[in-house]
Amino acid sequence: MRPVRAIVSVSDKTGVVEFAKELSNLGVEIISTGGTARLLKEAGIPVKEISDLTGFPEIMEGRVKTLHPKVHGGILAKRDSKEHLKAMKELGIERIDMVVVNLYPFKETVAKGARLEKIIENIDIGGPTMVRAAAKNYKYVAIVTDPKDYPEIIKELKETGEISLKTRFNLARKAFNLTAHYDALISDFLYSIDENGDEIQCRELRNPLTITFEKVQDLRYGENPHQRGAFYREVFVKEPCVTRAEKLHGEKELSFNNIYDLDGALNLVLEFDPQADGIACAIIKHANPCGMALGKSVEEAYEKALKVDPVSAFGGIIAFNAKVTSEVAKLITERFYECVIAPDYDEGALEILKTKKNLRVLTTKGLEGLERKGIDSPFEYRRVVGGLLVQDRNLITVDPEKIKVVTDREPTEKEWKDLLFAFKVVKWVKSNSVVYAKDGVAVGIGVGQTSRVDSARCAAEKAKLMGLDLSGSVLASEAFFPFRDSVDEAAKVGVTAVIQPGGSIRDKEVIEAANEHGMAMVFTGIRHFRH
Ligand code: 93A
Repeated sequence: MRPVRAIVSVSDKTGVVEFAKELSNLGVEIISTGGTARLLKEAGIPVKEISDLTGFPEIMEGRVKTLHPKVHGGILAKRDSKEHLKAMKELGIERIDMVVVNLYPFKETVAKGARLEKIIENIDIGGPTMVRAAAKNYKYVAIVTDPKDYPEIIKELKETGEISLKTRFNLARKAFNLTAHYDALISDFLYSIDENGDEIQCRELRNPLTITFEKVQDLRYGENPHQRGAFYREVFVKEPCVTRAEKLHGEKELSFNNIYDLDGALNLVLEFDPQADGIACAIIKHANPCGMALGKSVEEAYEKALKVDPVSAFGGIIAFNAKVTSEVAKLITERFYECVIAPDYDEGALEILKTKKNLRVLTTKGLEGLERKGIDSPFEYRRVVGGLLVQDRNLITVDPEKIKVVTDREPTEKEWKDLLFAFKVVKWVKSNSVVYAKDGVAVGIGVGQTSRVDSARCAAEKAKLMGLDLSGSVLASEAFFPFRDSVDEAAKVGVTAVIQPGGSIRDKEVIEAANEHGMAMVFTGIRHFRH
């Protein structure tokens, strides 16, 4: 197809002058809308105004400019249909072979924090209509939506004198991908506000037919080198998260596994308010914590977390809920880690961390936005072959007032503190999970065993191996104990108090076991399975 006539109507005017100039030099007639026409004329390119084509002025502040049969007939006509050609002739419709359009900046307008009225005005109607029409008729028409494609198209036109079917087909699928994404963004945004433009507390899950992600980049590979990988993210998210984090240092790109583990690390430390609960440090390996502790400083939290399992920490990912200092930076550089993520770094700390070429240093740029939890990115997705499971994120926090003491003995104040700490940690460990905690340190982390008692045993064994003493510790289980065996195991290593959801048919037997061992046991009524 050799284009005779093109409509050029773009919001993003990057490269459009050069492109239109080349088209014009190749003999293509340019028809253009308000702002675009002005720009092209200023550059000395011969341009016909859209209103000269339609015989109708641009009206309603530009809301109606290209929505006209002379435009859409010219785009949609089948060039080999007698009937279509007859209609064109009768009605004075001229063929349009190329459509160069990009859309009103809807996403950018939302991101700028504009008022609802302004955002609505930035919903493009005429643009997507032309894009879809031209893409549907790709057999005869070229639809150009991305300024990055301009040079290739000019090259092809110069080399072959036409735009091939293959190119037109590729442009068409790109165009439909653009309009699909554009409309999905609008829908996502509207599902996040009420009719007055105010943010709603909890985004709809049951109504939307689609949920939108936007590609950030291709990854070197997926979970393993033989798997391809890419990174997509949700669009309107403001809360601190790995997909919004800024990389401050590190030559290597983040990998698929890095991003996944950073997410796990951040989820865990963000359970703790640095002021109210203490400064938290989590060390993550393969999505599970192998070290987790609270401290009065980042150094203290890190040192305590590292002691939990310095062997596993090798090549791990570290997260903090507070500013990283030079002191802790120095300690971090003594070992091999993949990434560090924190709300902030002091100047000295960053310099020290930068001495490690491959250590990726990321900042969440503060913790602001955390109070919006549950609004921005409310869903969690799990892939199954042929589908996607969607659920609310597990953002529930246990209200200590609602926890029930079920044993003869109440936990002591110290035990209560560790119980609440441990139950927050166990939430971010893969099921079946148990966590032993003592003085704000997760001294034993039992990860992903298929039976709960195995998790309890593994964690205790490991603590012993690391030279940690579990006597006087507490135990958290993310789901109820189906039998008394885990409680008996816990008693053997000196656990004095247990936190768990409760709700098993053998609760009575489990409580009896705790009483026999003189333990305190509390029920949260909340389960934290994590797969
Ligand atoms: O307001 S619209 O929805 N109605 C239209 O008829 C229309 N035609 C083109 N938006 C319309 N456009 C859009 O205008 C294009 O998609 C493009 O983004 C923009 C270019 O406007 P200008 O040339 O005035 O800068």
